[in-house]
Amino acid sequence: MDSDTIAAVATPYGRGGIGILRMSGNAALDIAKTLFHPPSGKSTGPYESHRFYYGRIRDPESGRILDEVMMVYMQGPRSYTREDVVEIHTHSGPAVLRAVFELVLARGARPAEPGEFTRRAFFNGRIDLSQAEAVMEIVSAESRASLEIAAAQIQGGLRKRIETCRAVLLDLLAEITAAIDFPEDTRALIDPEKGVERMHQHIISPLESLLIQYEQGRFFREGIRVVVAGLPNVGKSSLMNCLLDRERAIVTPHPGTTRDFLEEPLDLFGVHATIVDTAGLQETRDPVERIGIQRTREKIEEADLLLFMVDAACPETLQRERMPVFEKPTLLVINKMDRVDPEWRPEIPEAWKRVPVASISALHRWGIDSLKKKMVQQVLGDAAFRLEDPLVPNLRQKEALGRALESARAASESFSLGRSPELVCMDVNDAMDALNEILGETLRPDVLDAVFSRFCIGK
Ligand SMILES: Nc1nc2c(ncn2[C@@H]2O[C@H](COP(=O)(O)OP(=O)(O)O)[C@@H](O)[C@H]2O)c(=O)[nH]1
Ligand SMILES: [Mg+2]
Repeated sequence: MDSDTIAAVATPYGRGGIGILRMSGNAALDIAKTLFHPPSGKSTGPYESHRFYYGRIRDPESGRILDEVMMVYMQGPRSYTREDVVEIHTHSGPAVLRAVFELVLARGARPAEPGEFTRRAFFNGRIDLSQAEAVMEIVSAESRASLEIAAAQIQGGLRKRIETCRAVLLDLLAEITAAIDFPEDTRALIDPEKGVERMHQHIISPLESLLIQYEQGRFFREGIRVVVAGLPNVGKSSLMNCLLDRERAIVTPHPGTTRDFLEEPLDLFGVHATIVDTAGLQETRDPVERIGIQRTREKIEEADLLLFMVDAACPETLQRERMPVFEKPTLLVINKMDRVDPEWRPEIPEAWKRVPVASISALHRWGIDSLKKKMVQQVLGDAAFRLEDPLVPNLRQKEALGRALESARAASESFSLGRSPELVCMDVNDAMDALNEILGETLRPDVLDAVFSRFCIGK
């Protein structure tokens, strides 16, 4: 356990109702006592854990009162870090928080690094690494769905499933080791068929479903990137404004109006999306427009969904040579439907015939809701509008799960082929290592650093 006491302002700097200074470590309470004074006449008695105390912060050097505050002491191990924690709730203003922060530093605390409180919670065994990551995800969640995913993890949802798998692997290991140690005792051998079945039921199939959850839930967790692209003047910026319900992008009748891309967040039925408006794709000599078009191509690369837009009233935009095919989930958006006869049917090039179509008028807001539904459908498939199970691994966890699954499959194959127990043992061990990594039990320090460095100060 780290012996030094760390301190940080845990709330955003700026004006507000309250601001919280947080300390963790052996000296936290002693430092607080030198600054915190209950109203005169009240005993300073021993501070009880988990109780709020009203009082004042006084600068011991000058004797000046700095603020009226509430203080709470949480005696370890019943605290966020499992160490002694003190929080001082001041009024929130940049000067008052800075002043109190400087006082605790002058009395021996040291400024916390980003994520250091959570890091201590992890190292002191209060939470595993998947829960530490969930803390971060709760703080940065931008949609209801990503919040629910993070909340499921912070409660140890993933840990419980991993621990169940591990327990089965441990049993298997014990039995296989017995078979290795006492080769003459044939009763110690695991029946290959049963071994395969156990691996499937308790390891392979649960890991597979977690990986499917990753694929299905990834977009709920991270949001989806939607890029609107097409020839100049087809109405891309108009659609952007339509989806956002405000005049975000400049719209003019002149081709080449949008030269750089624009990005804005958008809520699609509870799924967090980022919508990107781009410069029209065309041959051009204008150097600025050229850079814009290069950026459009990069944006299309990064997209989860491409809205390729054409102009119903301008048949050239529907010509084969003007409609490159992109290796992306794509929707063909036919705009300006107000300018054609209701009977009009587009002639779609062969390569585009299987791409779903949405017909709209960005000017009159026709077909926008149905387009939005198709957007979600196209990325999330039929599971679209609701996340059945909020347990969705993140990328780091998914990679470890993938390795665990590979080793588990190898072990199962060795069982079924009747390979030596030593071989099975190796694969089972590898699967175990990969699972341990998810909970942060066998991780290299640099990987841990990478996880915690993404945190904010005071968390
Ligand atoms: N009639 C009609 N005009 C539209 C529609 N959508 C956009 N426009 C017009 O088409 C022109 C180009 O639109 P803009 O959104 O700037 O196209 P962009 O170059 O693809 O971004 C503007 O004059 C828009 O008002 C539509 O659905 N119907
Ligand atoms: Mg535009």
